[in-house]
Amino acid sequence: MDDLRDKYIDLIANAADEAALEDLRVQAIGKKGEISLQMRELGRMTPEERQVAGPKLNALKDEIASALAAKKEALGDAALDERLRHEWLDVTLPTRPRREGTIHPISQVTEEVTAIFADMGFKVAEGPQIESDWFNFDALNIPGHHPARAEMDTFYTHRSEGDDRPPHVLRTHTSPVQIRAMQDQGAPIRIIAPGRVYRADYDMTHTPMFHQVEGLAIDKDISMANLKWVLEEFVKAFFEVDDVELRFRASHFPFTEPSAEVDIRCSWEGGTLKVGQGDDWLEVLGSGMVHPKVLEAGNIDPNAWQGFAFGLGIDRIAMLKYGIPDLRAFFDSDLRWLRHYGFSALDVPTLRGGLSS
Ligand code: 2NM
Repeated sequence: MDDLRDKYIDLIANAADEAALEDLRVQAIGKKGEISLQMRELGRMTPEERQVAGPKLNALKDEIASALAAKKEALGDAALDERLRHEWLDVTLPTRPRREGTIHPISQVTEEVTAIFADMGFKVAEGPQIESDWFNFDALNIPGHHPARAEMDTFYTHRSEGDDRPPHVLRTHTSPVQIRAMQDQGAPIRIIAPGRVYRADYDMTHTPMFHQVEGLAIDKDISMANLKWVLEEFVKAFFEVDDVELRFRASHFPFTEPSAEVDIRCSWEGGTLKVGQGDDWLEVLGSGMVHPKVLEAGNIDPNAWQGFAFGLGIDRIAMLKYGIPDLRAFFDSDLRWLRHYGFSALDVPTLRGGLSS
């Protein structure tokens, strides 16, 4: 019995794999295995012999079964270790550029604009894209009969038959966000409102959905001089030039008084835009001092507070900065266009790192 034990313990210890181990199991303790055959001999023994041999054989069978189980686990661990040595993965490797998606120029430019104004203390405000006509028009000093309502080519929602309430609209500008922010936060306030806006207009230079950023700064003593400085800082940072010249042209908006359209001095040399010098002017911004009625709509006392507001089209300044010729391509979801004009997800615009680096 001791020979049998030594033989199998040795064979098990040296088994090369699980298949060899299974062969050994059958050979030793399988139905017709060596130890099983020995157990059958117990029947032919005297009761005294059986009392000695029986427990010994059972213990031997148990010992071999445990040796088999232990070796099986050791082989499994070794196999796993070996597999892991080959199947390693370096999670610190950089991603493969161009295999994933790109950042849309409109998202990129929105981030750039946000970074610039955040540096000047403006917080981002957001609001619904479906608005009541009060927030989109009345609060902005555009009453029901005002021609600006008709000019805006507004998308209206549908009311059911017999429902005489005024319909909701798709916001035609992000100004309603500023009204909501005034009501919620009060004065002083310094915010920008970037986002989607909608007008029923479609041609070479208009899409029915486009993007705006509007800004609002209200305090005790905010003036047009502050507006001029803020816009100059913005234009210099956005177009990444050291000097700009802005031209404020008297204009009219219902929500500001006085109002000014802002042009940037530029040139077009060989079809490429140069900001800061030249004989041309880029029209990019509308602005003015917030109308007292608009402050009132935002529950701000126009006798105690005053401020400036401005608005610009993101899509247009994205085209200008990155030389994108066709507005409508922005919304075609053409993968080749997106790869060409898109930005890397890892290039987050910051004022320290460079906006468009
Ligand atoms: C513009 C031009 C001038 C404007 C006004 C406001 C509000 F809500 F505060 F009154 N937000 N933005 C504004 C003023 C927008 O866009 C061409």
